[in-house]
Amino acid sequence: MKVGLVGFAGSGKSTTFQWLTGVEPDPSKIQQGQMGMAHVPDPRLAKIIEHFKPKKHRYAEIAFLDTPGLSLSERKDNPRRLGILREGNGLVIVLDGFSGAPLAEQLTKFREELLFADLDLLTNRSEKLAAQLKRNKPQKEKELDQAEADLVKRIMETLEAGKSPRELHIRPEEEKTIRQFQLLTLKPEMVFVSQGDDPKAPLPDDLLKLAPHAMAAPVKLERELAELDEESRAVFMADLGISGSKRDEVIRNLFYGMGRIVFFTVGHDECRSWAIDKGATAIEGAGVIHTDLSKNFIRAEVIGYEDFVKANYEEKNAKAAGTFRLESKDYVVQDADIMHIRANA
Ligand SMILES: Nc1nc2c(ncn2[C@@H]2O[C@H](COP(=O)(O)OP(=O)(O)OP(=O)(O)O)[C@@H](O)[C@H]2O)c(=O)[nH]1
Ligand SMILES: [Mg+2]
Repeated sequence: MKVGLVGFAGSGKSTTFQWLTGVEPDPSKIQQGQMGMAHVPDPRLAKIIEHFKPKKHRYAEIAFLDTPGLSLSERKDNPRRLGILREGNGLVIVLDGFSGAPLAEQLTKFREELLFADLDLLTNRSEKLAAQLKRNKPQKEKELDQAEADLVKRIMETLEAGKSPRELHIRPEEEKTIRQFQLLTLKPEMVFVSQGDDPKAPLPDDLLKLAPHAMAAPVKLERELAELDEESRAVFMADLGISGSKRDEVIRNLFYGMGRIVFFTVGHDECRSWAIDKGATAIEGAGVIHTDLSKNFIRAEVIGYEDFVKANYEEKNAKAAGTFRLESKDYVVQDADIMHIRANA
């Protein structure tokens, strides 16, 4: 899971990147995008660890990519700069909430850039296909090219009308083609506001209308607070009316906002959370742990998280309570399921 931090130049991406990952931004890496990892905090796993006191534990991770800012005045080069995000699984649009620039306007403009970048890519593709169609090729290949050209045209018309390609009716046989385009306008998107020195200020309504799940945190202020000794920090925080860092909450919201969930494996040796796509099946979950586990999958032993807590974190209690389940490979994993994969050795 790789999520790009994107935005206009100076919107606070690198400051946010460092806040999220602890990695120092390195200007020499920015053109290709600089990657940093962050653990996905999980109070439920923390409780499990407290109970098992395992030798090892590990939280699922999310990778963030710091990217070069887009230019508002020289828009021609923006599609190229956005190119490094095509492989990513999602976008976090970072808005400048510290200099007073209207937030809704920043977001609208940025979404236009995503749309232009996709139109740019599709225009190139459509020109290439048109040239290909003029050449003498076997009928079968021509038909495939024509079908793709028609699809490209449909997506372009949707984008030009200012609509999301999500509104298109995509036929099953077109899904693979559309995936290959890696459209930015189809990626999961979250909006994050790097706030100025008034962390209590609510996000404006016009922004929330465009992005109901937008989040905000006073990133720079939090970093400055972190450098103070405990006593002064407490004084400043009381002054500002804040109780702690918003970092954990932001990472969790970004993780879930990108359509991911976790499941847990527990034991006295190791307790872990594992990231999967929402809707993933037990056998896909097994594959995240180890490919052998999905190849030799027999059954998944599953206890829902709430049931596990009620069973005082013990499998035998869950068995006695009848909440321990054996699930087949098609079982759709639920967030925070406790899973153990039974597989052929
Ligand atoms: N006051 C204030 N300044 C901030 C905040 N976040 C970032 N800045 C300042 O804004 C400037 C740009 O921040 P960066 O994090 O480098 O922005 P960026 O989006 O990475 O910029 P580019 O990589 O050039 O596109 C720096 O001088 C930061 O110190 C904030 O929350 N409050
Ligand atoms: Mg930067």
